[in-house]
Amino acid sequence: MSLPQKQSSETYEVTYDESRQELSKNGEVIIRNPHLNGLSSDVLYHLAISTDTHDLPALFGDVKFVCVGGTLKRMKQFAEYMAKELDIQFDGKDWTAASFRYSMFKVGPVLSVTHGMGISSLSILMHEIIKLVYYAKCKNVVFLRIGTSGGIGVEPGTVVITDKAVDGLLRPYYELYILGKVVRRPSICNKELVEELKSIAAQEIKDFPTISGTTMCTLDFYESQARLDGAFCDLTAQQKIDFLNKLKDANVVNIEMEAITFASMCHYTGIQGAIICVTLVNRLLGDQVSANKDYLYQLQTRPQILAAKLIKKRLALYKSQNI
Ligand code: R2B
Ligand code: URA
Repeated sequence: MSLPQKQSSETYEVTYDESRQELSKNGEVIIRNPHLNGLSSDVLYHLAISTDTHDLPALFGDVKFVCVGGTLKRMKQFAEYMAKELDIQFDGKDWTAASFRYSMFKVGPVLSVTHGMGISSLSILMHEIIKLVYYAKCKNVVFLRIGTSGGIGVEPGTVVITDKAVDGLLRPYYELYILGKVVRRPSICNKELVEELKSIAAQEIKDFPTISGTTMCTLDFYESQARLDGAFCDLTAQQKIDFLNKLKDANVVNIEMEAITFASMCHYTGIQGAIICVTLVNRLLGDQVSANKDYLYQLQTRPQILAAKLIKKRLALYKSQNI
């Protein structure tokens, strides 16, 4: 890794060579934090899991897929669905129940984990789950975010595979403040995984539209997504529509609240990660997500169908290669 480059008095861009995208020789995640070596045990506080209370290699060493999504209902349902798909008995155990923060279910090689809403919540989960995968010595792990979003000019119910993640200023970065400086890390999506998902969708998914494109990730649901229906609003209807059209011209097909962080953290740790979100509303036509709950819930299963197909395909491949 090269040293952070000074961009201005306030911004550092962290650059690194392509080896960031490589796992260790045996497929395990490389943790680039020398301070962890000095810990006698590591408490994954928000998961209520610790290296001295849990035998992580024995409990989670077989994990190959970490699937994350916002809500408990969706991620529990995904675990149940994967259990059926993989013909495994689902025990219903929430491994992080004691944390009262996130929920995590395990179905054989698949973890199904909640991340809550927004970048802050997701980033805490990602730090701790990446460490879990590292301590458990999992090999060749793939991370998938299966979520919801607002669409730009696409039919509600369309599934979007993110090929580029941008922030609210349309920049492909995840920026955070560290030591009083802006640290900027690229939010690069894994090309191989995106292509694999596109090809599976093209060949095997006929029941709903699946596309790929740019996903804009914002810091809030209302003002940053140019909604006019928040508790307050300083935008005119014209400003809103101009902005959404600008997004459309920039090939943004959906908006959500975690993509830059998810893509950046996967890239930074060399983990293959992909974002698959269904759109719940066409933002060019309105702001409110007003379809009935049953229908919305049904739409949320669509990214799961694509994720399950990828998981089954990869598992068959790993089996044939003895991985
Ligand atoms: C999509 O949906 C949530 C907001 O309703 C947020 O977590 C996201 O990214
Ligand atoms: N999630 C978002 O972040 N935005 C939407 O419009 C819908 C779901």
